[in-house]
Amino acid sequence: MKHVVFKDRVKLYIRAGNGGNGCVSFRREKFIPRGGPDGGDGGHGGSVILRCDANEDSLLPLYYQPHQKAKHAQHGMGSNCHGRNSANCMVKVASGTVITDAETDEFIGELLVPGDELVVAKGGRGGIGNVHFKSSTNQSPRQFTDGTKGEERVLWLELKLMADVGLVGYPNAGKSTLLSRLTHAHPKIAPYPFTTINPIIGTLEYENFSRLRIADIPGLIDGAHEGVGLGHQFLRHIERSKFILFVLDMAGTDERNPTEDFLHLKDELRLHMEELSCTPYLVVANKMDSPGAEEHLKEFEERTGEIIYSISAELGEGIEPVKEFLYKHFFETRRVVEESAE
Ligand SMILES: Nc1nc2c(ncn2[C@@H]2O[C@H](COP(=O)(O)OP(=O)(O)OP(=O)(O)O)[C@@H](O)[C@H]2O)c(=O)[nH]1
Ligand SMILES: [Mg+2]
Repeated sequence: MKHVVFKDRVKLYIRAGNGGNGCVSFRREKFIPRGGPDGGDGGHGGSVILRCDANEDSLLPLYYQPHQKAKHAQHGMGSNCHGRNSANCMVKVASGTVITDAETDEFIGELLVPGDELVVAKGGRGGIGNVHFKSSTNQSPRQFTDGTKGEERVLWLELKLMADVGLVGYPNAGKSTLLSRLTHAHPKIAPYPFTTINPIIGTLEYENFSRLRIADIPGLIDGAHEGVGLGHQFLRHIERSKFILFVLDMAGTDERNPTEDFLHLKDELRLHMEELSCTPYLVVANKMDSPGAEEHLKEFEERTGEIIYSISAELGEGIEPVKEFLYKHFFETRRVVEESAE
């Protein structure tokens, strides 16, 4: 199966390693009287570092392991021995992870490109041993400093989908059915609203191996921008989509009016985030095999003047033109721009 069910928000408790304490020690050796101070420094504590990893596509592993700690460093030792530094704790996250402080809500950063790293808790510094306090007036120093504590934090990690295309529509419009036609994903399909609870990503693969990531986003409802029906959580995933595919139920199941649906959906997106009104989109009229769909389509075209592609996701009709449209949008327009730039 090529679709991914994932956890998109997890709380992470992190603790960096403490620095080791400096050591107080004096050289004691046969035939070397008053050997002088030789207490070494403590090691540095490991930090907790988040690393963006191309093989991760969910925060699920962290949901099961929410405590991530780096080890404490070793204390300094006699004979001028430095305590061992402790290793950093590397935490792999998926690309598109946004990190905020759970206590202050402060934005800490985001990891988008595989290989990017972010230090989220700094390890403590090692303390210094008594050897450093030696001076002509202080020949047997007993001073040393303690290592500092490693930082401790609670974070929220949120995954914003990095999909190329987001399917947006009211519950039951046929988004999951369309996803299963466009990609190899097998989302659950059922004749009741809110079948899809978590966003699902499928990959549309063309014959020349070009690929597009398509996200089936759970159905939006009126008031989503105010948080109604988990609205914020769903809308968050649309923010990053480069393209929106509006899926309308042209059959008008449950007395719905698809034209009104479309206008409301656009409003919800705009109210959630102004920039979303600039995301390019295509409207597809689904369930064109059902009675009443033609009339609804006519009304839609008259009222909005939008270009619309008629499909029946269930019967698999009209899917190819949608694929071609997406191909042209993503791969051919770009080529034209590149050519003209030369
Ligand atoms: N007649 C007809 N029914 C369809 C078509 N596409 C989907 N359906 C039906 O509509 C119902 C809802 O389909 P889903 O794909 O689960 O809808 P969804 O938009 O993913 O719904 P949520 O996940 O609940 O938001 C199912 O019973 C489908 O069989 C179509 O082209 N024609
Ligand atoms: Mg669904």
